[in-house]
Amino acid sequence: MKRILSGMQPTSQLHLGNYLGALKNWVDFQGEPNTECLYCVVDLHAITADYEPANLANATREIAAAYIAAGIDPDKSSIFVQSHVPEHSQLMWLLATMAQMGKLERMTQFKDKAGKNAERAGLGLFAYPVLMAADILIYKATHVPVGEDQKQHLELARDLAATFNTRYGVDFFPQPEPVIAGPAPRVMSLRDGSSKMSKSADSDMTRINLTDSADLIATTIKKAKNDADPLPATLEELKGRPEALNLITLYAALSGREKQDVLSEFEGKQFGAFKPALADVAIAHLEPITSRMNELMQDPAQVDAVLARGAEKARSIASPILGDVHKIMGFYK
Ligand code: AQP
Repeated sequence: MKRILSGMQPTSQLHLGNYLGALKNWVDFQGEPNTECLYCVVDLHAITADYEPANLANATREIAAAYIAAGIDPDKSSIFVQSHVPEHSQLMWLLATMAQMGKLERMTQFKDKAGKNAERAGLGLFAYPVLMAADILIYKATHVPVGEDQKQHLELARDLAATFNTRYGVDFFPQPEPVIAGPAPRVMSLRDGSSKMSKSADSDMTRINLTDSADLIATTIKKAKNDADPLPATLEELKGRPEALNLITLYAALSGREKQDVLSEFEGKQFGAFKPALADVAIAHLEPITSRMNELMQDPAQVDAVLARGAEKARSIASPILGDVHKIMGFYK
């Protein structure tokens, strides 16, 4: 039996990186036999950075709407909000007693997000990977589909599962497998091919959001950074051309084609000819998702009902696992 767990933060709009690196792959698990899928909106993670309390609830609902619009079927998968299942935070504290400071200090996401102000960063940002480990282990999840940037956090979750098993002499937590799959596990910024597409990048021109209008998508792609050379015939020749590789990767992922196949079609063409074709593919792929999301956001009660049902199911799995953890750790009943 496979149990799949993953989540996204309601920090802002989802972008193509979130979609192609993670969300699109989540959908594929739904049809697999003996597979249970749990997809949460990780609001407790979202408050580790500056956020606007007045927007949090709606942003949470919007991410859930994006899941459904992208193809997560509430009848096949449980969709829920992390903070509605208190067992996540409860297990986090227990795991925190076993998480080594030295390992947490090596987490690149903390270093990137805390920047030069690490001394003033909140404990929540520092402990983010421990909460993520709890998100996974509280369901004894076996597979975690994420983008490439989350690989290091997944390693920490595996490490904590093993540490717990060894410390208490049990074979309790499985080792969760990262699933870093699909044609675009690391989508890069449209303005800088060396940094990942990110919600928190200042400029909107670095990314395409799932809610962007067709006009905005076309403009953003038109303004995307590129080099001066025409597109080559082979993938080999894209080495050292990160922006070109990123745009070809996006075209391939959005059209369901191989990168080599796309290059064969556009070989020798300039970006002036390629970009409008990429914009067309992006708009055609995203339009149905955006309009379904808009429909769902017009009917918040429908999304709320899905989230309530999902939380009930998630708690029915998490609660006995937390009970077992308490027993193993020797708590007074
Ligand atoms: N650029 C990306 N390429 C591929 N996958 C990506 N993911 C994020 N960016 C890319 C994957 O999306 C999932 C959800 O991410 P998250 O909401 O937890 O936040 P994040 O990883 O921190 O993503 P962002 O968008 O870059 O947010 P900020 O700017 O706030 O840090 C994860 O599976 C992630 O791997």
